[in-house]
Amino acid sequence: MKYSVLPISDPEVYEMVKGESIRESEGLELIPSENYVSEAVLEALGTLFTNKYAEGTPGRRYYGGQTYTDQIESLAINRAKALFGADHANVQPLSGAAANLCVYSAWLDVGDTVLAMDLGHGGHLTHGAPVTFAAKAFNFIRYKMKDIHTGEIDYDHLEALALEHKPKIILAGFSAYPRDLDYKRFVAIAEKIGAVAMADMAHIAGLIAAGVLANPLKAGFHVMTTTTHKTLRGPRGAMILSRGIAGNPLKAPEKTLANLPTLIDRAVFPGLQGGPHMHQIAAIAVALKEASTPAFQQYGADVVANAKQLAARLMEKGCELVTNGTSNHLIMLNTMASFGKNGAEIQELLESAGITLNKNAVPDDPLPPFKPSGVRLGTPAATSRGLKAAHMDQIADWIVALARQEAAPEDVRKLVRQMCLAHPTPSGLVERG
Ligand code: DSN
Repeated sequence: MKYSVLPISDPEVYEMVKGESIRESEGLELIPSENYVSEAVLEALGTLFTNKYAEGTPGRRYYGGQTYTDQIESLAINRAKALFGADHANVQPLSGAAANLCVYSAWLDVGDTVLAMDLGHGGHLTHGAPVTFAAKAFNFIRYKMKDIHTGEIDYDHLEALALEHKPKIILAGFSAYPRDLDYKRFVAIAEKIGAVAMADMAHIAGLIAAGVLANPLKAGFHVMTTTTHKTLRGPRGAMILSRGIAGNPLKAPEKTLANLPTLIDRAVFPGLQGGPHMHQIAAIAVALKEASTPAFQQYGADVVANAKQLAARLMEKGCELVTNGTSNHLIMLNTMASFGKNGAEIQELLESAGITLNKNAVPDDPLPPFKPSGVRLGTPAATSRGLKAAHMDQIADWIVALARQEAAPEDVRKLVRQMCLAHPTPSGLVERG
C-alpha cells in the first residue's frame, strides 16, 4: 500500500505503520484470532465516515446529516442478515466484549444466572471470568468437556446444571476449543427451562459464513454474537444477530423473547455505548460482501483443512494436542507434555524465528496464566496468504525442531521469511507513494 501524506505529516507514526507491515509480511501469523483484511476493507476503514456521529439506528438518529451513514449501516445490517440467516442484526458493538455485555444487559437483571463454558476448558473471559465486571453483576456457572482427549462436552452435566440452577441464558461459544458444538442439544436444554440460547461465534463466524461449520441460529439459537475480525476477515468490531423483528428502540419493551431484538438495540445504545464507529461499520459492510462469495467458501474450507493437516503433522511428530486434533481453525498444543517447556517459553522461542502464536492454558492447567502449559495456534491468517497442506507440514516441522532445539531460530527465520515473501499478505508492504 502506498502512503503519500502520512510519511511527511507524521514520519514517526509512518515508521511504526511501516514496521508493522514488514512484521506482517515477513512473519508467519499463527494466532488463531488474527487475520489479514483486504485492501478494500482497509480503504473503507480509512474513510471520512470516522468524522460522523450517528447515535441511534438508521432512520432514527439523534443528530442530523445521516444520509450516507443510514445507507452504510443499513447495507451492513442487510448483508449480515443475509449471510447468517438472521432476522435482525446490530452492527454497532465496538468489540466482542461489548457485544456480549450488551446481550447480558438486554436480557438479564443483576444477580441472574448464566450457564457458560469453563474458561479453562476453552470458554472466554467475557463469559463471566471472575476478573470481569459481568461476573460482579451476574452469577456464572460452568460446564466443561467430559473428556479432554475427545473434546466432547459433558452435555448430561450441562443439562443437570441447567435444571438445577435455571439460568436465564445458556451460552455456547469459546476461544480455545478445537472442536464443534452440538447446537441442537443446547437449544433442547434451553427450551426445557425457558432460557435464551446465546452463541458467541467470534472465533468461527467466518467458517459459519463459508458453510464449513454449523450455524447456531439455524439450529434454533435466539441470539448470536461475533467479532468481525477473526475468521470473518473484517475490521475489528462486532455484531449481534438474532431471530425476530426489532420494534422502536426509543420505547422500553417488556422482557419477552419476541422483544429480544429491540432489547438488544436499546442495550447497545443508549444502554452501553455512545456513537457507533461508522468507518468501522463501512469496513464491516465490505467484509460481509467478501464473505458471501464462492472464494470465501473455499477459504473457509482451506482454513479447516490446513488446521487438520497442521494438527496431524504435529501429532505425527509426537506432540500432545488437547482433544487429539481439531475440527475447526485452532489447535491447543500442550507444550509441557510435548517438550517440557511452558507456553511462554515456546511463544518467545518461536517469535525469535518469525512465528507468532500465543501462550494459553490447557484444561485444568496447574501452571499460572502467564506461564501456562500450552500454546494456541491456528490457520486463518496463514490461509489468507495462500498457504496449503505442504506448508503446514513444514511449519509443524519448524515448530518441533525449534522446541527441541534441533534448529537455530535465526536459520528458521530466514526460511520463514522466504515462505512468507512467496505468499504476500493482501495489502503487502507499506511504502511511500
Ligand atoms: N482475544 C481474542 C482471542 O484471541 O481469542 C478473544 O477475545
